[in-house]
Amino acid sequence: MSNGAKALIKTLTNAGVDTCFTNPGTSEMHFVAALDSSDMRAVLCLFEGVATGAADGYARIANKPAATLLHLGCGLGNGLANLHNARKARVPMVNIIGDHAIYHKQYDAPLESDIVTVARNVSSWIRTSSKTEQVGADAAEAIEVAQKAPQQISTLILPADVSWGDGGAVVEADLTPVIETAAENVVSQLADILLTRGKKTAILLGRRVLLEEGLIAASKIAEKTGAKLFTEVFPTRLERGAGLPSVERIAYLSEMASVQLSGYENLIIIDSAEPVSFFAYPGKQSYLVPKKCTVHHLVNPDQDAVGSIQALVEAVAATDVEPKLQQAGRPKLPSGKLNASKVCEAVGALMPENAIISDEAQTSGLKLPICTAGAPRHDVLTLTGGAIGQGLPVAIGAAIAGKDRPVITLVGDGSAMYTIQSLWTMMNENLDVTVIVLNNRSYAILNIELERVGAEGAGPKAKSQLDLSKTEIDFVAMAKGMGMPAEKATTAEEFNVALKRAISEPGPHLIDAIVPSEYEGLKLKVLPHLLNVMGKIPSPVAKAIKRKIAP
Ligand SMILES: Cc1ncc(C[n+]2csc(CCOP(=O)(O)OP(=O)(O)O)c2C)c(N)n1
Ligand SMILES: [Mg+2]
Repeated sequence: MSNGAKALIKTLTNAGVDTCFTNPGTSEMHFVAALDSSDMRAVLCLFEGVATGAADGYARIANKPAATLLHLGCGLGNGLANLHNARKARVPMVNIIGDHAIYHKQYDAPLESDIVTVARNVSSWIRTSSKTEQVGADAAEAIEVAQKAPQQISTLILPADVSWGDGGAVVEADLTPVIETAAENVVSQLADILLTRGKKTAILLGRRVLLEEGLIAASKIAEKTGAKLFTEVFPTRLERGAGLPSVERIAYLSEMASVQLSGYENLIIIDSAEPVSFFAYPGKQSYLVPKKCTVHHLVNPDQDAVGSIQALVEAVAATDVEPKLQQAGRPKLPSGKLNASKVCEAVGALMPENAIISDEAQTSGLKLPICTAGAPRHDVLTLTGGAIGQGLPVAIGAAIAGKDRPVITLVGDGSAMYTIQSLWTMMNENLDVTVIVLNNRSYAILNIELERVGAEGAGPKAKSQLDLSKTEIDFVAMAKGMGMPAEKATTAEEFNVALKRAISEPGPHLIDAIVPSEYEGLKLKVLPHLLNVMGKIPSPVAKAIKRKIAP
């Protein structure tokens, strides 16, 4: 006879959900106790946003869900921003949310709250297990829903008495994959478009076709038909580097994105959302597909994206076409006073084989793609939902799922402070993560946004809301306070040495890279004007400017 918690954990581990990112409380104590008699790896996180971001990073690399264990509505609420990023990333995840015993809920005890309302924002499958006998079956369904296409976050609410009660039964989840590919007529219609001479066609790749198989297929199609390849702005996981097709990413700045997309008459989208601007700006477009361009989708999220793109390769007779692969090549090691571009150059120069990059460098990471394009093959994980505080937690999950793969995470100083507790878990689990904080003592991007939105009357009070320089943040002291080796770099030489050390020694390291903001003074003043004219100048000139600003 098993209690509910044991049946739940066994159901999870039997289905391969063998890693749980936790921040428990009293209502989860039976789950915690049951860990000892299980094969579940439990990873303590000191803030729920770390747990949920880590589960996201884990799923991106492992391509299977991790579980989270969170404490009632408040714990779930603390984890919401990174659950939002995970939802936009379309990764699988199983949240276990402990709740009060069913008979206790009527008293409105201090931690009583509406868990379902919190969960609904990020999770379309939500269930409260109301009987111990049912927990196993509920958990199996939660795993199936999370794992099968379209992958998503499922949320299982576990009342304490259901967890401690006897009569739990282990249930085997059915993980038989769904393998339906795009309908034949869709594939042949898109093949016709691609093969029509004289029409300018672009293909926007997203989510599941950004790994080797999908990229090779896309490159064959492009080589055969002349179509231009793009990837979405913030990919869940992009494989790149020497020996893989190199694909241009759509820019974050919508004015730049419009320039990239201008002139195309057909846009074939494969497993991505249609390109829209992150925010509305007065007088600017929100929907970024050019007016005369027709949008076509190859697959919907519950179809097999890789199988469908391969069908498209056949339909355009490109099976034997050679894909265009990126040559190996790295930037030189930088020297002199440190800035963000030099950090990117050093990363490109020194990145080890098979690395995973978690990129939340914000404005300081503009040159990262170009500096790492010819580096050894690697994965890039990005800020899919725009809710910052994601880079460090995602690095935790990626390091655990990647087993021996080295992880490098580049984070803005502002972003790092949302989930700085991540450093503790990196140490506690001895993860091979190199944390690079791009410390420009600013919410620099918001200075750009302030200019872009045309807000008037912004004076010192307004600017102080975007400024982190008055009270300087010492990331070295914070890392050391959690036992992590850390050093500060103000010159490129210091940075190169620190990065070499961090990469060569196992375990976590932090480098506090002191850099100026990429856009300040005159450059900051000029940028909005430049962006305003981008749509009005000849396309080749605009494209050249785009390459210079956001290569
Ligand atoms: C959860 C959440 N809160 C606030 C924001 C708004 N926001 C976007 S970027 C940013 C500051 C980023 O600062 P930093 O990481 O230092 O990067 P920098 O802009 O300096 O390059 C803020 C506060 C957000 N996107 N998500
Ligand atoms: Mg900053």
